[in-house]
Amino acid sequence: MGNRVTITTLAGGVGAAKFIRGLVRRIPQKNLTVIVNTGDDEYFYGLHVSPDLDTVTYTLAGVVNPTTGWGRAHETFHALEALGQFYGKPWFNLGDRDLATHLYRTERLRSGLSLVEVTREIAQKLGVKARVLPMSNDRVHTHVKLRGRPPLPFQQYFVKGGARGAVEAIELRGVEAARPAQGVLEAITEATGVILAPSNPFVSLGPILALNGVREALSTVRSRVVAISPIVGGKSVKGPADAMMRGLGHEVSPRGVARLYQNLIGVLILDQVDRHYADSIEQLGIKPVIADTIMATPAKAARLADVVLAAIDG
Ligand code: FO1
Repeated sequence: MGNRVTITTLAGGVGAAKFIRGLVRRIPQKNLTVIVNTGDDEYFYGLHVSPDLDTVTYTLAGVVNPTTGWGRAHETFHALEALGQFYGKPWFNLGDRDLATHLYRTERLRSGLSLVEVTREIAQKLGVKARVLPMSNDRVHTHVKLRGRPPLPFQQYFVKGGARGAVEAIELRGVEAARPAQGVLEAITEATGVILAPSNPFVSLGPILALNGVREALSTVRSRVVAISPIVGGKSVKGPADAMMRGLGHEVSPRGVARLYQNLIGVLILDQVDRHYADSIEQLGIKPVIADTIMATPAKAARLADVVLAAIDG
């Protein structure tokens, strides 16, 4: 692909970031826009924390914690320990360096900037050349309803509760009123290609897709929209996507993923272990492309990016 291609990726957190790390070995960061889920955003200690925005930004800046895939590298937790003396034992691990981001974001939002503007500032200051775009400036708050329990805010379900329990429903609170951030729809319709990262279809990409106009924008450019299945061999590569698919009545397979994205994507990349689903995915009007989708190393993520870019091209 030439140097003039522009790629827009719809992203959640760690799974998406791993792919993006490979992608930017193949295309210049300045040709990339990442539209990021903010349904996981939460307030801790009065600070606005945007986990997926930070995961993507830190990854592009080369400062992400390589072990967890979220938070910053070379992190310490002194402030959190001290906060524990006031608030009780913490369950959400905010490191000292990471806290600087949340302090800055919160202060800039309070001074009147939008989340889009603050995110741009943070990315610039960390040396990121790609455009990291929050899906919306408006608050969308994902809740997860487990059997026999009231809906939990996402981070309470995911981190505090260890993503355990039978998922009955996902609520994207505020999404009907939320508008896509300025630039989101254009980034989808004007890009050379759009990639749906191998993120959770319900809680990572779900909030982006549920915003007014996003599905329509994708469907108009469908032939150049490529998704990567987050389900491999009947399981999610990471996180609770498999449990959510099962709980919400979907087949836990790339074909189940294809059905969720039907009419939005032209191509689905599925892992070689799932090659037997190819024909039935094709019958859904989606071109199946078989690849090794397990991104064990940055080099493997870059090879997956090659496959995705080739699919956009052809
Ligand atoms: N994930 C965890 O599993 N445990 C944590 O303590 C945790 C802290 C954390 C702090 C900052 C941040 O940006 C992300 C953090 N994450 C943590 C990841 C985050 O909860 C999830 O990866 C996303 O929300 C889902 O994409």
